[in-house]
Amino acid sequence: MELKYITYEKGDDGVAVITLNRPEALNAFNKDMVTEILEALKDAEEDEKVRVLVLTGAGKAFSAGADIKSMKGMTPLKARELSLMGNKLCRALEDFGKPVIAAINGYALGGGLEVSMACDLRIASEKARMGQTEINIGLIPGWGGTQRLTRLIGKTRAKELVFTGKMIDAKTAEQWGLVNMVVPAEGFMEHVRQFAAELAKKAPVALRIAKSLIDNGLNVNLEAALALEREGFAVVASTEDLQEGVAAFMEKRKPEFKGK
Ligand code: CO8
Repeated sequence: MELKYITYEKGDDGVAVITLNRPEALNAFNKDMVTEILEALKDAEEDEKVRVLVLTGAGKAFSAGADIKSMKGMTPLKARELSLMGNKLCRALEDFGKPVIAAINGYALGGGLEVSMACDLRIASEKARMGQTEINIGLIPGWGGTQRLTRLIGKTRAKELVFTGKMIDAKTAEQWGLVNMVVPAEGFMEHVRQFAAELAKKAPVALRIAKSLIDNGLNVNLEAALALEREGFAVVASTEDLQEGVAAFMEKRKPEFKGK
């Protein structure tokens, strides 16, 4: 696949990295960039050697959101199309069967923050700045920002961000539960990589099912969610990896999980 707006690399440590690579526009998403990400996701899903995916940005932004310049004269139908494009991308990240980490290297604004919220975990550089800034151009979030943000940090803070369009720093984002951790800007990707590589050593089937249970369990009532968990638990119990984990525990060694 020929890539113009992203780079895609796979490492020996089981970690694949997609880098949004349109730094001259602060990695604002356009249609082709989204298509390229979807193609990379397909490859990473199919490649058994890929255990964890990292999504990050080149330059000083993770992403400054949807391409504002393409919104000049936008009709409601075009806006709906744009919203659907972001929804598809976010769903693809959530449906991806392996952990996805958003490595927020700088600005994550509007659609940029929304895409990061569709990732499983968010690691922010101490220099990162985040916001649902759409209101400043007379718009609202259209890639799930009113919904995923609310589910992540609650109505009070979600309304504060969406209504004011202000940016918050990484420390505040961590305090609000918007990011999992803040790491130094210097050597940012090495910090992320270390974390991702550790995650890549965990049992893949268990990770896949845990991700699905946490995401999908929120859409149903507790009893139904617990029933889903029981079934998922039973499936994970049937894996070779569980036997490897138990054997490794008893033999006092590190397990080697194969995703079987
Ligand atoms: N789209 C297009 N180009 C952008 C974007 C963007 N979102 N953000 C920055 N750029 C461009 C700038 O225009 C500039 O290009 P040029 O040099 O050609 O003028 C270049 O990137 C560098 O940006 P700045 O010079 O502005 O850099 P600064 O460091 O001075 O400022 C900021 C950085 C504060 C991040 C500033 O660029 C900014 O405010 N950007 C806009 C951020 C924003 O509001 N994002 C939300 C976009 S709307 C959205 O994402 C909605 C998603 C859902 C839509 C679906 C419903 C319709």
